Amino acid sequence: MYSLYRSFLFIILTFIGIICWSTPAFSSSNRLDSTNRQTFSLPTPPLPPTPPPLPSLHPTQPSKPSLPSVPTPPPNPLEWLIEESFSSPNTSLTYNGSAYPDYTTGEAVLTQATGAYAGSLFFEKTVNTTHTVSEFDFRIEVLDQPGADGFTFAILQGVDPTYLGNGGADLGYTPIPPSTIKGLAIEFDTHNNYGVDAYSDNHVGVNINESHYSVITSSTLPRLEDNGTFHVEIVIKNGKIVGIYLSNDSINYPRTQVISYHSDSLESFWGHAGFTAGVGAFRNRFIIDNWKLR
Ligand SMILES: [Ca+2]
Ligand SMILES: [Ca+2]
Repeated sequence: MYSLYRSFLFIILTFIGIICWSTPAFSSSNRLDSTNRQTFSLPTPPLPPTPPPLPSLHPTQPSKPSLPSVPTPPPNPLEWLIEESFSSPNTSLTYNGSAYPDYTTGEAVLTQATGAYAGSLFFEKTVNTTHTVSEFDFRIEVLDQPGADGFTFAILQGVDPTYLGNGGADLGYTPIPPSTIKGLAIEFDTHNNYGVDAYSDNHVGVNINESHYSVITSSTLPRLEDNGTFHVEIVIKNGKIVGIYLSNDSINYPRTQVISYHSDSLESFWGHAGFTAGVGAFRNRFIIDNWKLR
């Protein structure tokens, strides 16, 4: 009976041992689960693909291709070549004879009470009479009654800025014979020279080439001497048409075209532009200011 009991106990224990041996994971599953919960972590998702690099805020500039050289443009016909107030030295202007710049008054003086009978000033650049515009102010003081002789705005071909013609009736414009000049002059004449240039002692005229004789004149004007400051506009078109406009605010003289001249025989030319003046036994001081030229 006892051995039967031991055999039965042995069988029971053996059976339990077989059960425990065959299912070890079951008996420890709770512990494993607990361990897994403490250490479990979600699987790391795959990283998104690396975005392409942002463009640099200061990207390297590609080297620029060298630009082709730009030819110098022709001068703008609407730009003034000179706007001169005569308030400081200007090396582009040449003064000759009695002419000089007076920087204290800010004016150019063409003739004086004594000394040379002719004065001129010329600009270093040339202009073309296909389209030339000249604007300026002038005053004329009488130094010796009845005053003489006159001044011109002139464009002369084939001369340099040191040009100076004869004084007196030649207005610093007409040269000593037999030399000749080609050009165009607008004269503001204050003296009747009778035998030489018999005409009004108060007129405007257009002179061609070297002559002090005018191809057209106008004496329907306010008195030019001792009569305030006149403003002048001279317009030359196609080398053939000359318009002259005068105004004088100090005497309420409105802008008036005093000469309109047209000659098909005139041809355009390049020349130095400037002013000339002449005096003789009687003298005027001819004064120019605020000159613009194109
Ligand atoms: Ca001035
Ligand atoms: Ca005269």
